[in-house]
Amino acid sequence: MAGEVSPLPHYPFNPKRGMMDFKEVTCCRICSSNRLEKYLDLGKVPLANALVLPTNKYSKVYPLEVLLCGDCALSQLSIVINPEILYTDYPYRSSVSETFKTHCKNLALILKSMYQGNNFPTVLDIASNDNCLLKEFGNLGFGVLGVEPAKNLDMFERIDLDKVTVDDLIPVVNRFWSEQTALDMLTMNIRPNRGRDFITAQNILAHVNDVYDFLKGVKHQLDKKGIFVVEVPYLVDLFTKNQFDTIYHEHLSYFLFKPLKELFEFNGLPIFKVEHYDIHGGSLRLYASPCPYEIDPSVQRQIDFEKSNGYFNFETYKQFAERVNQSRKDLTILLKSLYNGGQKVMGYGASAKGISLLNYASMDSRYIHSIVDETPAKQGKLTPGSNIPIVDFSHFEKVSPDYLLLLAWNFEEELRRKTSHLKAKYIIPIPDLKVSN
Ligand code: JHZ
Repeated sequence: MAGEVSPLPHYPFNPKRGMMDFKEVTCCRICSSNRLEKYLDLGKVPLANALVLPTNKYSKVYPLEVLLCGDCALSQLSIVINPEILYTDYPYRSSVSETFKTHCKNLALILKSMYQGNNFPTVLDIASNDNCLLKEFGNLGFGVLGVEPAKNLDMFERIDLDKVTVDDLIPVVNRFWSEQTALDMLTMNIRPNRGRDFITAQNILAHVNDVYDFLKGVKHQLDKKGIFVVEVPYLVDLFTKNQFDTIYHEHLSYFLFKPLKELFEFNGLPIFKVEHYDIHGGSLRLYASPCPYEIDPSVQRQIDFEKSNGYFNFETYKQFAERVNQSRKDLTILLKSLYNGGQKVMGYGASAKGISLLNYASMDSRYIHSIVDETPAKQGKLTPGSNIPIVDFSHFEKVSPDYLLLLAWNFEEELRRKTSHLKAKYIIPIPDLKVSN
């Protein structure tokens, strides 16, 4: 595409190896402090969504370490992988989960009820993936637009910024979100004759290195009274529910509410309300706007909660790291003993976190026969590092496993419902390793 923008064009250049795949983090991405202290080291692991073909079992590995900013308390990885490597060919499809679809439907209904204008409301969704959320807005009569960098999502109409074609399909600008993308969209007049009433960003902010650039882009496209709705996995859930498998290279930041509040305020988008949802193991939903809406008590409550529960104290982080190491060992011991006892274990849900977990626990296809995933783009491939085949649902019947390891434990109910006809027992790895019928 003409004028393609890379959000991170300046990667270190090594004369022998060429452009590096990643760069090191030297200061906090929110407050620029260099008081960064490491509290978790998960070793060197491959990129969780870089699934491999059976003909090429090699996966490159990268360090996975988490640092805490001693000033604003943002947890962040020690390196940033070039996003073009991570997201240009992206196998994840939001719509595979009915639970997530329902969550999106509810969000669309809530925003419709918040809309106070007289026209039909408009929404722009950043990192719209397979339009799971936009379809719900479309059903409610919103004017919809997506922005999505993946090039392997073919079910939507892509907008080439030089040739704008919009038909009855959901239009999507096929780019990374950035200030430049937002400005180019204005130049090409890809916006209603007013700013967007809503901009949504689910599960994307944690993936972004230059969060300032990201928010500047939002400000260019949002109406003066518009509302920016952001969902991020919450660090408090990660810690209290021991969800260490959600730590992988795509997730650059692990958010508390406090650093987010400071970031948004600094960028002229104060957060006026915060809510907690169970989705993806526990997420915060933030409502922010350049318009001075009345600040809901939830904002102060969230800050007080984090303070009184020790999240600004390094000791809390060290204790979490100890729990992580114990959990990794417990899972390895269980899976090895099942293997030694001749039991057949299959995984369900080749989620990014599940793939990470298997690598942390040093598992491979001896211990896990295969993993069922209903995402066609993942089937026929192998998990990076552990080289376990990803197969379609019919393999449950063919293999008839003794145990099912729920790698997408965040959808436990849905996965159990779909497999209740099998005789297998369930292994639920998170928060505490559990085996049940
Ligand atoms: P799931 C994703 O992580 C991607 P992942 C991303 N990195 C992010 O930020 C987080 O979410 C929040 C499959 N499945 O959603 C589909 C079935 O096959 O937990 C998925 O491959 N059948 C952007 O990848 C996987 O499981 C089903 O019935 O960890 C679930 O992945 C269901 C419910 C799921 O996210």
